[in-house]
Amino acid sequence: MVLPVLYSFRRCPYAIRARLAIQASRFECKLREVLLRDKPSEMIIESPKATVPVLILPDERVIDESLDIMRHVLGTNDPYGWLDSNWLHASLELIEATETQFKPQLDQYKYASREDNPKPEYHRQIAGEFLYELDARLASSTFLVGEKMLLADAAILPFVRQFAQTDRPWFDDQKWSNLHRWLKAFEGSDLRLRVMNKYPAWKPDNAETIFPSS
Ligand SMILES: N[C@@H](CCC(=O)N[C@@H](CS)C(=O)NCC(=O)O)C(=O)O
Repeated sequence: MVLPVLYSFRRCPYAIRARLAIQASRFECKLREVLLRDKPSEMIIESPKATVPVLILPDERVIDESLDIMRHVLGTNDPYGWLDSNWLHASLELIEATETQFKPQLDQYKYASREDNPKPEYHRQIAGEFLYELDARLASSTFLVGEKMLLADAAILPFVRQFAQTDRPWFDDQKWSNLHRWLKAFEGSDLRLRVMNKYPAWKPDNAETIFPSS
């Protein structure tokens, strides 16, 4: 059987959310770990924009946006109901807001020195205002858009964790108890553990890594 191929990078939040959906849906594929500074030409030929994740299907369709990968694999099998139609619209709206309002500030905060940006705290504060809104949501429901984990949680958690890890003592000191609860539950989850395995960078002669592994 020809398996789909996933080009992935362990620490990339976009790739993490794709792997979360792949793990949840048990969508078996060949995982090829990529070094961002040395991307395989096989990947760039398939997806010239050269970002990870990239999913290549057996019929040669190429899906190179993480949210599209999530929706595709969950569309084939969605045992936890992450795409539940009652909540899908709300999930997609919140994901869009995260990408337009939070993610640019996260980048300016996290990569402050790299981008020669003298005001990381300013961007942390703006990003923090968005997190304050997420915390308020999580005060009234267990997960972001309801009482169970949905697409929005899986798509947004990797970015909130990246923010938290930039200065964990500062993050833990904020009065976002609901957000802390939600993030800690994810960090301790079996699901997250399963998508964070370390693999050597893929080379064409390597044996293929099958993902999910269990
Ligand atoms: N919109 C894309 C963004 C993916 C993205 O930007 N991934 C980063 C890594 S986290 C990347 O591949 N950057 C290209 C590079 O660093 O060369 C998606 O959702 O898949």
